[in-house]
Amino acid sequence: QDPGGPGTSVIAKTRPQTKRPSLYRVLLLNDDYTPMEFVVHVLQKFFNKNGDDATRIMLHVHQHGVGECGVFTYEVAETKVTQVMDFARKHQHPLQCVMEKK
Ligand code: NFA
Repeated sequence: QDPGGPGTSVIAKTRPQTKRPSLYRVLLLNDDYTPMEFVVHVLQKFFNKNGDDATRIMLHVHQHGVGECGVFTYEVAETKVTQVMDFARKHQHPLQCVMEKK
């Protein structure tokens, strides 16, 4: 109760829980069949990219095989991946979207 001895007092400071969440990259993978315009549309619809940024990212994926759409917490990243995969499947495109820990 009074570990400093008689006449002393201790205030133990506690820190609020401020641990930052782990972050995850959401990536698009290149393939030979998904139309470029579809990929640009996906980047605008699900990742809120403007036309220029969406086109840049699409071309990066096309040329390098993989590219980053954004960085999110786990649950948000998981939702993006599911949304993109469902949307691609619905349109019968083989586009692949994955997440990886930063
Ligand atoms: N490589 C695809 C094509 O030439 C375009 C593409 C870009 C697909 C990025 C997937 C991801 N139609």
